[in-house]
Amino acid sequence: MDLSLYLVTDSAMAGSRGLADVVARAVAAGVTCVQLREKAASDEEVVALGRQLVEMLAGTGVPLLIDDRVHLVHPIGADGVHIGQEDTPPTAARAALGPEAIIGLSVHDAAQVDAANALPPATLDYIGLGPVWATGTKDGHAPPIGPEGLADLRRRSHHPAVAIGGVKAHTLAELAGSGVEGVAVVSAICAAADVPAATRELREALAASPLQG
Ligand code: 3NM
Repeated sequence: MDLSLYLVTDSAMAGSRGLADVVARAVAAGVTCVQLREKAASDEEVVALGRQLVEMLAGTGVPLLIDDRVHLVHPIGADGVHIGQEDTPPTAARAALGPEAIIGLSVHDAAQVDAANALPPATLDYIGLGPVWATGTKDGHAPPIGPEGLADLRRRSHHPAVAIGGVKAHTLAELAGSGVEGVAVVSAICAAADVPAATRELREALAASPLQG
């Protein structure tokens, strides 16, 4: 699974352009993974949006994950789920979705990394580590871990990881060598006036400041 540039959606930021259009442009410009995260939407709305995205992503090799709502993964035909610390427990998500599904978990501190490490093997495919920086995108987020905290937590983790929270093309250089497998962004792409240009800028920043090595 290519976690290098992971897009988390926000349809309010996509605005009148429509979410599917923003996601299609971002994928064409280099996004490698998409998470449908629409906290305010009903299950019916998430299913409708999710099915649109499944159709749009067909043949691209880019997986679609659903935020939190394990029960909607199969109705949508998505590839998996991303869960938070307060959502369905990872072992229950794995039991519900089977061995093929992709399952990711948000992790915010060392104790949560240790708990993720202690899960049965093959429960999780990756973790999200953050927020790296404070962000207006997520209300009530955990305390920022900063680039050094990110590198520490990645070293501690047995799982591949994406860094999230405040990641922009101009902040990416600070994550060089942190060891994470990729970065996840909401506003850097969803709120960009020019989505393809913003996506290309992120890809160029990743190439200029390798996360690993
Ligand atoms: N999860 P932006 S931070 C969805 O720390 C999300 O787990 C976070 O938005 C976490 O890229 C976050 O606009 C929001 O800063 C990231």
